[in-house]
Order: sequence, then structure tokens, then C-alpha cells
Amino acid sequence: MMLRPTANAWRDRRTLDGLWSFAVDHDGVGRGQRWWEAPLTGRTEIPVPASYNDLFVDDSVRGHVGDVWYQTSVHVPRSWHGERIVLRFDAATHRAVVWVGDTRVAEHEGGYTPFEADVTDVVELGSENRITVVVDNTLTWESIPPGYVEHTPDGPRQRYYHDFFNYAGLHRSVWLYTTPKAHVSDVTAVTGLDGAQGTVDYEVATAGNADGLEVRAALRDAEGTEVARTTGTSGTLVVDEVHPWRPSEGYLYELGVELWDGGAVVDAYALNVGVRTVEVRGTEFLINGEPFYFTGFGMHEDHPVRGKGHDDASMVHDFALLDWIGANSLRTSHYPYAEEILDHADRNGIVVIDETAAVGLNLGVAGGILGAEAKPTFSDDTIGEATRRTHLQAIRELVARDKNHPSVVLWSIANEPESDTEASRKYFEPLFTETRRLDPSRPVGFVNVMLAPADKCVVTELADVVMLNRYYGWYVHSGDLAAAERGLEDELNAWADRHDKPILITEYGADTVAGLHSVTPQPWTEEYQVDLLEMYHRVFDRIEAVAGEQVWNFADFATAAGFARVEGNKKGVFTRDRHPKAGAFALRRRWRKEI
Ligand code: BDP
Repeated sequence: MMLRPTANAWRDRRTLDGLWSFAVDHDGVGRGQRWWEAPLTGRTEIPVPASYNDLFVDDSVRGHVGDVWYQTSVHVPRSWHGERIVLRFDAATHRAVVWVGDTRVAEHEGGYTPFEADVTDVVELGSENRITVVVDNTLTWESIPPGYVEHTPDGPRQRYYHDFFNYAGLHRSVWLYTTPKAHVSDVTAVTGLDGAQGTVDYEVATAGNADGLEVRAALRDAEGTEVARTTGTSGTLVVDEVHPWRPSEGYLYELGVELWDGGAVVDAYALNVGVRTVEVRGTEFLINGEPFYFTGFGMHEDHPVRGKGHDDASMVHDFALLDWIGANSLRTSHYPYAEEILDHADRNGIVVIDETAAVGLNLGVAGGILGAEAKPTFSDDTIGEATRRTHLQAIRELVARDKNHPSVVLWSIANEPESDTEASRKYFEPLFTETRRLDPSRPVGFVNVMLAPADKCVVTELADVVMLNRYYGWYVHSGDLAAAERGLEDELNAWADRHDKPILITEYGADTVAGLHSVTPQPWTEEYQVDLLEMYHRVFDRIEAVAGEQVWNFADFATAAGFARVEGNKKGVFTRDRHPKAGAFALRRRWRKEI
């Protein structure tokens, strides 16, 4: 529904990234006192994009629960007169309200998908415009991910059921951009392959009195040569001798869409398209009709100092490490990542499992481990109808944003929810139905937790693939890899017997403190991480239905404080600053087949 801002002969854009004013609303008074009506007092400066938590050496900011305020001012050029002007946030975690001057222009729930406001009639052309955003990081029973606030004698504390730090703020870019009044508002491209012939089925939505205008679509190859053209708001572009998008080879065409009024183009938008197919057949996951075996990681958007703030330098480096280690895929655990990352995956042929922020919908044992109170998962007082509405909206926004990325081959609608109760099945059934309705072209799955094995899980039968996170040798049979190997193999065989579906191992791994060594099998050492990974690989290679392995995690990452976490989760095969542990070399040997 929401095309990314672009600049061409008909459109313009400017980023609002940089230093903004910032105020933490410790007493929760900003909304009542209408802080958007004046310059923020205190005037701390903050970089956008970044999480605010780790920037200031102040635990009351790091652990703040509630509102923080961002403010900047932007000059809107006079030359934009007559255009439609839009203010867009690539993400505000977890919810935000936006004002331009004194006018409230946008409000959004959900920390990892974009939102925007048409501000054409609000901005003053040829002058400075004040933009104020209040960002609320509170997790509730109505948010995705869920959580609750505990009121303690020392103030409010955010509790949650997922294992990564609740970073918040403006994590991604902010844009002011224009489109013509009559404009292309959405493009959907679904590709097909038939021998050497490729097809691009496209659909264009228009807005702003565009009825009666003609839509023209053309496809150009990577050299810029036009290979197909047609007219109409929807249609099929056919490419002979197509160059498909393939894992490890991100060949892209450009789909150019133009809006014509009589003899003139009035708007144009260009989209990268990779021609590929995805299909699940029996226990095989097929890309372009060929069996694909996933190698790679569950990742996190997580870095020192800026937390979940997107940064191109880190992205390029992380992809270079994926290439070095021989990974062909990643999962956007446990929330939609910045769109820049999907673009980069498209171009580099990295296959993506695209996940919603529905993590921690499991308030039993898992909650206990993470330091939040164990409660019934699905109930009127916890995860209920309101949560599901937010979850549905998160799925809609994810599919709308990412539907055109060739790298995205599978939707993951939740990570490790409760899935062994009637209530869980009732909760998830409509979510699967809606995801398939929104995008019939991709398989849909969810990630199963160890507490719901094959004979107990009642949600996996709704999914196209089996996705499993398993911790034999870590949370169970700790330090005993022989017992772990038997446990893992028995369990995977049980899954393979019950479901005729590909099994993707979406998590396996061991916490490892870089530099810790032992000649006997000791959890937390580098040797143990290597031994554990190699044990899993032996088992995977013995079970035909296993169609992929993604290690938990690519790199160490920040979590809430807890007795099982050493300055965060240490299951990375790279440290948080991206130095390899021994496990990284072991994976490289396997995945690159180099001795
Ligand atoms: C799984 C979760 C992941 C955790 C991991 C762990 O999916 O987010 O970080 O376990 O415990 O339960 O390391």
C-alpha cells in the first residue's frame, strides 16, 4: 500500500535524518502540556535513526517506560507548490503520534513497519516547519510484541516474554517527499517461470483523480534494455530468455510504471523485480523449481550504541560476513527489518524468511525463564481479541511493505508462540487464512517452540512448512552432546513422520563467551559451540525432510538483564562487534565446503 519515496522527474524527496531535539517524558506530562506546540525544553540532541536507550550514560533513559519526544524543523521548498507532500516514518518503535506545527497528522501502532501522512495542506511552503513526534515504548497485552508494566516502589518496569532488549525510538529514516496529485499509489508484481520464459504479473493502483489516465508498464533488464512493455492497470509482461533471480545471484529487472494523461507522462515509479518462483512440494522447498537448502542465521538488528537504529555500513559488513561464511539465507527474527536490508538481500541473492514482531506469545515456562511472570497465554486478561487485531494489522502491513521483494520466500507469522492448546489454534487459524489471502504466492509458517513437540503442536498443520527452534545440548541435556544427539534425532524423526512438509531448523545454538576454552565439553566455551553445531549437522544430514539450517544467532545481542544472560545473549557465532568465534569457522567449512 505504501511505495517507498523516490526522486525522479515527477517526484522529489529529502531525508530528515540527522540530529533532532529530544526529551524523555519521565513524568508522562508531555501530551497534557502539549509539548508539540513549542520547542522542546532541555534540548538534548539525538541522532535519527537510532535507539535512544544506550546513547546517554543514564539508566533512567535506558530503562525508561513510556513517552519520549523528538522534534526537528524542515524547510519545505516553494518549488513543491502544487505537489502532494507526504511525511513518512520508516519506523517508530513501538507507537507514535506526529504533529506538523500544531496539527496532528499521523498516529501509528507497531514498531517495525512504515507509516505516513499527507501533509500537503499542513506544511508552509518556503519556510521552516516544526515536526514533533512522541514515541511510546510501552508493551501491553494489546501490542505486538506483548508485555506488561509492573509498578514497583522504584517506578515502572517493562516486563516482556521475548529475549532481546526492548530498544525504542526512531529506528529508521524519516522522509518528506512529493508525488504528483494524480499518482501511482501502489504496484504489485508477482513473477512466474515456464522454461526459458519469465512472466511478471503486475497490478497498479492509482490515486488523486487518476481515473481515466493510462497506465503503461515496461520491464528493463540489468543493462537497461527494455525487454517487455504493455498498457493497463494490470497485465502480464512476458520475457523470453529470462534471467531468473536465484539464491546467491540477485539478478534484478526494473519494472517501470508510468501514468499518462493524453500525450504526457504525469507520474512514474520504478520497482526492482526478480523473476523467480517459490513452491513447497512434499518435503522440498523449491525456488525456481529446484530444491533449496537454507543455510544461515536468525539475526537481530542490534549494534553497540545505536541499538536497533539502521546503518548502511553495518548492513554491508554483515552481508559481507554472510558471504564469507557461506550463508545463503536469513530470518528477520523477530520483527520486520529495515527495507534497506531487504533491498540488499534482493541484490545479493540472500533468501529471506520474513517475520512479524509476534514474539513472546508464550507466557508459560518461557516467560519464567526470561524474568516475567508466568501466566496463561490466551485469555481475556492476556493475549486475546485485541492482541489478535494488532497482530493481523502487523501482518497486513508486513505483506504490503515486502510483497515485491524476490528475496522474501516465506512469511513467518510468529516466533515460538504457545501452540499446543485449542486456544492457540483458534487464535492462529484466521491469521494463516488472512496471510494467504493477502499473498497467495508465498508459503506461510510460524516457528515452533521446543515445548510443543510433533505430537502436541496443533498449529503446524496450518502451516506450509515446519519451522523448529531446538536447544538440545543447551537448555536440555546441557553439556551432554551424546544424549542431545539422540533427543534431537528422535524428535526430528517424529516431525518427519507426522508431516509431509519441509523441516526448517530456524534456531539451534549455544551461548559462547569468545575466548573461553576447554579440552572437555564445557558449555559456554568456543569448543562446545563447535561440537554442538557439528552434532546438529550430523543429525540434519541423516534426515531427508530437513530442508534448511539457520543457526541462532548471527551475532551476540543485547537482552533484558537475567541470570542466564552475560551482557546479553551470547549465542552469536560472531561477537556483537562482529569478530568470529571458532563456531564461525566451523560453519564456513560446512557451508562453503572448504576444508
Ligand atoms: C528462542 C528464541 C530466541 C532466543 C533463544 C535463546 O526464539 O529469541 O534468543 O531461544 O534462548 O527461544 O537464546
